[in-house]
Amino acid sequence: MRILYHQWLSPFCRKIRLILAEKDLAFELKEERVWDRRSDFLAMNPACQVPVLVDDEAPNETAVLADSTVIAEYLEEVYPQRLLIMGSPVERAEIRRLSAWFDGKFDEEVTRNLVGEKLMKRLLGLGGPSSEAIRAGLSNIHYHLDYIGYLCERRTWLGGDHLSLADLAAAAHLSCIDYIGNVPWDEHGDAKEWYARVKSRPSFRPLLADRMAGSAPPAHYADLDF
Ligand SMILES: N[C@@H](CCC(=O)N[C@@H](CS)C(=O)NCC(=O)O)C(=O)O
Repeated sequence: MRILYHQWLSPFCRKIRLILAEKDLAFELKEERVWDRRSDFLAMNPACQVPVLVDDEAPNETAVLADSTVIAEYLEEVYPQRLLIMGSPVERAEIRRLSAWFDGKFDEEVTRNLVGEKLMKRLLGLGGPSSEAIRAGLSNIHYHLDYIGYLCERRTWLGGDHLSLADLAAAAHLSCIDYIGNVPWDEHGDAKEWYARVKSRPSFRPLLADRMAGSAPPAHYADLDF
């Protein structure tokens, strides 16, 4: 059985969960308390970060993979039955650009300032949240939701005509921020309409059922008609 070592509110882990589900690949989730720095986990990923995927159903050998971009590319190559990076080289480059946008720029400007400050810092023993960082995250998210709206006015999905890795990367980040109630959906109708479409996919259902001990999501988190 494939095993995904993860953290519940890690956007990178959520992206891999979505990819595996879209490709209809069975897997088991194992929560990894990265802050414990388990030696067996460090042996799999010396960076001591989740996600790590152990794929013992790979064609020739068991694969131990770290870093969500690397894992996404691997899954795309080994399990091409439902492509998430599709089209011409230029179209594939655009999907990769947007995935990198959300996993890099969005993560730095929004996710880390909100989920990182409010939850991950405490778990990693890095002290309390910085109100300045939270203010920055709450302000920055508007620009990114506007950008999603801009893309959706021109395309069916973020990366083009089809649901792609770009949508899954973006939705993985937003789902974590939505869990802590910090996405101003009502001020961004186009982005909200796009998220409702991603959210209603069967691959998204397990994410909507996630509940972290000691921190419940707002009522609209799992509501498809939010
Ligand atoms: N570039 C990595 C980033 C992964 C990452 O930042 N994981 C976080 C959780 S969201 C983590 O494991 N942090 C623990 C640490 O850095 O010590 C990826 O795409 O997989």
